[in-house]
Amino acid sequence: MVYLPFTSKIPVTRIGITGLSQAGKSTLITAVINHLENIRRGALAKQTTLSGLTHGHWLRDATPAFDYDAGLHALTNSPPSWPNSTTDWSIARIELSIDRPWYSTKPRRRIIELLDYPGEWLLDLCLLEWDYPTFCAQVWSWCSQAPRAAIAADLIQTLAAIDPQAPVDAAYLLELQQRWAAFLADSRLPPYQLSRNLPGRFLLNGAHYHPEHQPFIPLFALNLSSGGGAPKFPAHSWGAVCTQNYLAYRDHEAKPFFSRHFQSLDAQVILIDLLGAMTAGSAALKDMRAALEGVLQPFTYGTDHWLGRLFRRKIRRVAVCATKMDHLLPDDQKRLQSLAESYLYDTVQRLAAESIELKVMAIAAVQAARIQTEANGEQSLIGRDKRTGQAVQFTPPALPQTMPHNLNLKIGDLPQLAPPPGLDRAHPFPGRRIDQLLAFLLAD
Ligand SMILES: Nc1nc2c(ncn2[C@@H]2O[C@H](COP(=O)(O)OP(=O)(O)OP(=O)(O)O)[C@@H](O)[C@H]2O)c(=O)[nH]1
Ligand SMILES: [Mg+2]
Repeated sequence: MVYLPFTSKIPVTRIGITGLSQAGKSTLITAVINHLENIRRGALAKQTTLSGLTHGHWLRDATPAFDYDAGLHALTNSPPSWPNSTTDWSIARIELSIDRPWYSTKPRRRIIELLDYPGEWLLDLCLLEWDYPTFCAQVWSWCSQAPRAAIAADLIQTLAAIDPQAPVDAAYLLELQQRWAAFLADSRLPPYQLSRNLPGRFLLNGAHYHPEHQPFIPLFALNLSSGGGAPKFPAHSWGAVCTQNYLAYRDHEAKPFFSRHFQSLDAQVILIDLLGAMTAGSAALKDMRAALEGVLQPFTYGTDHWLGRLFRRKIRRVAVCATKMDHLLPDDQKRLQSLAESYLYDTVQRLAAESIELKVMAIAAVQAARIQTEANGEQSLIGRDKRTGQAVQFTPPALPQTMPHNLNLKIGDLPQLAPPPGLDRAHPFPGRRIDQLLAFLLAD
């Protein structure tokens, strides 16, 4: 928690809401603001650790401000829709009033800031530690195996055939960069749902980044092994241009973003669409876990490492949340929680050893389905289809009791649901465990 200099003595708690693309970040932030605006109603009012909080007020003054109006409009509209996909970073700022005894000298107000940014950018965290040959070697280790080897067989072969020492063909480089970006876009969608799609800004540029100005691609030629020191490339060769543009991306796009935002965070929420990965199968589960390990790795670094300093200076609490649990029946919702815990067991253990408070939980920002119980006791879920708005009734796939150690798991498909009708800003949105998440994050 920091105190704002000069202007006010109101303590500020900054929470990063991160997660891979489409994990549910913006919906969660919209729901969290709505819950804090209605702090004395619903489940939040029953959380004893938050009992002193009497009032929550969304402030419009953050720059750039999270578009709560747009999120509210979408969710409470008729018919309702989900907030739009995030295209740049933003901050949601909420002021909380705190009831204290008259003699208490502690502040009576507190500001919560939630940082939202496109999930695509989070993975760039890995790049910060990689030189260009390491980037190529890492990406090659993913692309030389299923399913990536099959998703983009032609492109991968083409990249492997390029001689890094040969003079670069600028127009062809640009074309290959675009094909690489298209491959990343395909990889993250069903049926693959892969997570390690790098570089993130090729998928989502943000306001100031223009990939075509400094294009690069991974070059898979064998002589790019990262052993034996940095390879030397002739001027204007494929290797030289890609190295130079990769380093510009790493040092002038990715690094400043993390340095600027992560050093002031008090807590991190990492959202994962574990259900989505389970419907895609073991390759998606493995890729997502590896991606999460990469993202959480800096927490285990010492303060002698700049990334370790960035992460560990203040962040003491991390919540990893499997989102969209409302797609499941109650017993399976409980299983999702324990599956998430066993899925991330190693990572949790590692962080616990570093005295980071890490909580793994399953949540739903907005419950989009309701339970239907038949006369014979059988249960199903009813919601509306996200695309058509038509009513859908479905029996969700049953989850296994435990996560197989080798992640060899695939569950049946789930429909994509629209938000429920009738949401109202003046009442907490129906969600699952948002109160517990906030109690964890905001406890003194
Ligand atoms: N059923 C259900 N679906 C959800 C929930 N939250 C998000 N979704 C679905 O997930 C999609 C993505 O949600 P967002 O909140 O936009 O996710 P995001 O992580 O901000 O996505 P990007 O900004 O694109 O990275 C939505 O369009 C919904 O289809 C939830 O609580 N319940
Ligand atoms: Mg978003």
